[in-house]
Amino acid sequence: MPRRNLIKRNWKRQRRSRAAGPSYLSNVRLSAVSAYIEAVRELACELLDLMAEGLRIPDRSVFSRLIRDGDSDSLVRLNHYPPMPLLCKDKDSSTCNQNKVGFGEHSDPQILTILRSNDVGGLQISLHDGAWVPVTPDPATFCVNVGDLLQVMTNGRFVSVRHKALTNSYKSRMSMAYFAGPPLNARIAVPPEMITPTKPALYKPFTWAEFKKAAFALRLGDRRLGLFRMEGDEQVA
Ligand SMILES: O=C(O)CCC(=O)C(=O)O
Repeated sequence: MPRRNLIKRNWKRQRRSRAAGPSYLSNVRLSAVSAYIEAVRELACELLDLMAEGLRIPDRSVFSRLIRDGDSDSLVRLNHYPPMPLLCKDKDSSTCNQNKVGFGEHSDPQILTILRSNDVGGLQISLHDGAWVPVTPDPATFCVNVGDLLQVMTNGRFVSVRHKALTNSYKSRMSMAYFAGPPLNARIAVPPEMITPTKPALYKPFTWAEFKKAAFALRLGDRRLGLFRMEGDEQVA
């Protein structure tokens, strides 16, 4: 389309939206957010179905059903980390080159997280040995985090990832996370197919409401799953 026509069209669109008032714009934004949530929920469901299939669970929608439920307690969080310049009192100090923590170390309590960010790094994940590994930022990809509930429902086959976000010293980081959670009254338990004599159930069944209550009583970085771990004599095969 010729540039003049494009400008005219945009100008007409702006005039229309101004005439329609702020509610027109907020409706447009709202429908964009709803469409995004719908799309990432679908992505989370597809990934969960593939995970169930990979674990040879006959009912492949055993995990995704919790998210598709109309009462699912899922949420979206937008994070903004303004730049935090490195302040070095002493140029030789070892703390000079350290970026500040923007979001402290934690695991996500829900089932699965679908995270997007702009092109500014900061996200780090923790390996089993405690080493922190930076995640390369890419606005065109999603980062998928296993949450605490998926660890319980897969009897520890998938492990919820501990992560944190550091600030950048001169650029803003933006991230958007969709946390796929079950309904509050959903019973979270490992499917029987995941329990064997050599791998008895690791966690006691609980509801998402009980888990949330326990999580909110703790600090962000505390490990919540320990509260629901089976004791030796409680383990069932
Ligand atoms: O900004 C990030 O990359 C991490 C965000 C995060 O961990 C969270 O919102 O729970």
